[in-house]
Amino acid sequence: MPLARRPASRIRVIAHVDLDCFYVQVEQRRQPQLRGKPTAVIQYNSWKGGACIAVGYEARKCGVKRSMRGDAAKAVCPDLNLVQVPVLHEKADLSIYRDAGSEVVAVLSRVGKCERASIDEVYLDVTEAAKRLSSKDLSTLVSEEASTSHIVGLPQELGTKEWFCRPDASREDHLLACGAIIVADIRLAVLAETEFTCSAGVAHNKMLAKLSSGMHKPAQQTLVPSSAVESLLATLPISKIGKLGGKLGQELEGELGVKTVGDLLQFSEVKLQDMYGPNTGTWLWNTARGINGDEVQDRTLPKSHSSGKTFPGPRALKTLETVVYWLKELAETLQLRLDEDLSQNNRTAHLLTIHASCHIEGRATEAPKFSSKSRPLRYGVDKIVEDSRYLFERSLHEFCSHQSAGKEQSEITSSWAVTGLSLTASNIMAKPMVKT
Ligand code: DCP
Repeated sequence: MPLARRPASRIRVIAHVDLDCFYVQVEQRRQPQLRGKPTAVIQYNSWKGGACIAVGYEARKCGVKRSMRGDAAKAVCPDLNLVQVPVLHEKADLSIYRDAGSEVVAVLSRVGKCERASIDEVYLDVTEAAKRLSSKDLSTLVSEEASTSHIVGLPQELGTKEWFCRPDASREDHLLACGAIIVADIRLAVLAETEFTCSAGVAHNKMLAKLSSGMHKPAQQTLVPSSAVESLLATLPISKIGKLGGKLGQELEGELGVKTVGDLLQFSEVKLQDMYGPNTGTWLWNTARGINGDEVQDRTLPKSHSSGKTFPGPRALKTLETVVYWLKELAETLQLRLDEDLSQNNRTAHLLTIHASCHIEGRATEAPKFSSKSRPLRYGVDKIVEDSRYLFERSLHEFCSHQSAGKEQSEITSSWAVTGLSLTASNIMAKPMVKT
């Protein structure tokens, strides 16, 4: 459920930095002969050429899309280079991508508080650095990179550099311009030191920064001045706001006919609170106005560790024995990551969650979701297997009971097929110091 945090009372400058076609860039750095050539990274499993999980921009120009399988992608782009993700214990090993993401975070954290939001996304709070820059003469500081920034709602008669340096700018806009100069410089430092390009959104809060980072890609940045927020949100589909992509978004559309974020403006805060509860109601009212008080968390380490694998088509798991075999494989990888986190960062995780995708074979109708289940995490591969097996069996039982309405229970319990399985360790905390 979204949390309505009090809007920030001070002006903030926040950036959302998103690496471009990330896994492809990591592979192109490992194999420089692929640079500039159409390239895609495919998942570990060769069914129909494997699923594309990252597509380089040259390949996108040829019509390759992430939803395609390798075979289909080759059909639209015969020169396409397909690189498979590295494999360890018969499943994808993402450690090279995670480590590459850490290199980028190390560079970005020089300019402000840094929150690692995913393997290739970072929020940066550059407010303090922007304030320091704000007393200087910006006309001498706007780099070539900064002057190519896109500014949402920029009046036609103004150039970007002119907008940055105009003497009548509000304090908000002036700080935003300072932030954009800092973010452009640090993006260039990321490129020089890691060889990766990234795109960024720069705004006064996390929501607007995130919304804008993908507007111009690759290797570009977009600014959202406060004056542009209303028209930006007026036509923005609600699904573009992360927390409105699911059930809440469907309810808003079904119950209030809301399609765009701007459509929410017609409802009072009280009405939204009546319908969706005090917290969510206030959050919706704020979101409609581009108000968001979420702070950038000081977090450069991941919030959770996961280990998963998909079993598409004929590889689906159909017996408890094979599921347990794979739970053991996943538990081994997870335990390795937990050990690494403990020794490098002195952190321990406290919650184990199992997620699975499951269906009933030969059923035309959509199956209910196979529910994810959690329990306190106990360290050790055998314990993780024991606990995750227990959780899996509970979910499977619920799933099959739900499915068996009007059918023989035995027919249902014998025809399930698991196409995805993952284990997540979360609630990670610093390990308390033991007094000696
Ligand atoms: N990824 C994945 N499976 C998915 C989506 C993404 O394994 N279904 C991985 C591969 C991506 C990386 O995560 O390179 C980051 O995902 P993004 O959604 O940020 O997409 P890209 O960085 O690949 O491209 P873009 O430049 O559009 O951000």
